[in-house]
Amino acid sequence: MDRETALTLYKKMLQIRKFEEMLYHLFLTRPMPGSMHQYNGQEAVAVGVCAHLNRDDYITSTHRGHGHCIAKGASLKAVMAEMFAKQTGCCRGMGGSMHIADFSVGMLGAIAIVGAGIPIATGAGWSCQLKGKGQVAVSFFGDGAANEGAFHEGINLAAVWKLPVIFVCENNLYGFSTHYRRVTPIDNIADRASSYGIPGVVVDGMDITTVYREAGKAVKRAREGGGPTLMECKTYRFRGHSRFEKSSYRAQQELEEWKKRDPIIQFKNHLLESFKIDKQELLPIEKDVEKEIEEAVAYAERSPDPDPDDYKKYIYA
Ligand SMILES: Cc1ncc(C[n+]2csc(CCOP(=O)(O)OP(=O)(O)O)c2C)c(N)n1
Ligand SMILES: [Mg+2]
Repeated sequence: MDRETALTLYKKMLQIRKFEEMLYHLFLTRPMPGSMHQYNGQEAVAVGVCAHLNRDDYITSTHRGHGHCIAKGASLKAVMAEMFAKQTGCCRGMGGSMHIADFSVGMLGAIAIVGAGIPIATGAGWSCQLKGKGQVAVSFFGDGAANEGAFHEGINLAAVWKLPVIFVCENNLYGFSTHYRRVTPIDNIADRASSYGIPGVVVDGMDITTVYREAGKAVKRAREGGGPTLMECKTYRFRGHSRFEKSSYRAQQELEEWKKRDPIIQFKNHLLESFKIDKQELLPIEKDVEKEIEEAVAYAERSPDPDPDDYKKYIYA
């Protein structure tokens, strides 16, 4: 990874973190529409993978979709406006946090049905293969989704047809309140790749340099016609499952241990030590991000509400 890429990735992770910290504050201090699931702690996965994607590549996301959407290149203003259900939101204010999408950057949608994005990415990958322009599709999904039937169907078909799809499982140890090992009899979800005859790789999802490196290999392989890869990123969510859920099923000590491996702090240290970047050089980036988030909120606040009749424009029949 070169210096410029490293700084870009740092800024992207920070944008996602600060965006969600602001959202947390907004949900506490004023009436906000809907609910939300925070990506806090998992930023290295979306950013490390999406760094290899072009605007015309595709991703599918989950109920925990803010990070994927921002990492794929959606504007902070449009995503924030969507959180406020405003007409300027990337779904015209009609999707909200759990259905956030931005087709203009290839973000096909945050899909609240667990596992449902997996076969959609397979379909997107099929379209990439038919068009023959070297595009790829990525599916982000959780450890819980890996035990849904859609996981098998989506990966099996992609493997048989050698589709350009990267299946990225974000194993954050919990599906809502259920610990991974209560519902999964093996250590690594990536081991399942062998039953589809595709490569499976286990990655430290808290370390963006590793995610970036392994995603690079998988994306290259897909673009060159080598077929899909199953990439499992071991990670952790720092906040509750959704909005204010207290995570009483997790030990405080477990949370503290994972927080020591915060992907953003780790990478910042890496920038200072390995890239010999001066702290002062990071300050303007950090200030820029704060400003961008404030501007996004101001933009969302002054944006108009959708016309109630607008919903008719978006019904498919
Ligand atoms: C098919 C389906 N079953 C159950 C739910 C309820 N539900 C929403 S999120 C969630 C947990 C998903 O866990 P995981 O896939 O690990 O993702 P994470 O929340 O950890 O990011 C559940 C059970 C759902 N939305 N869809
Ligand atoms: Mg999970």
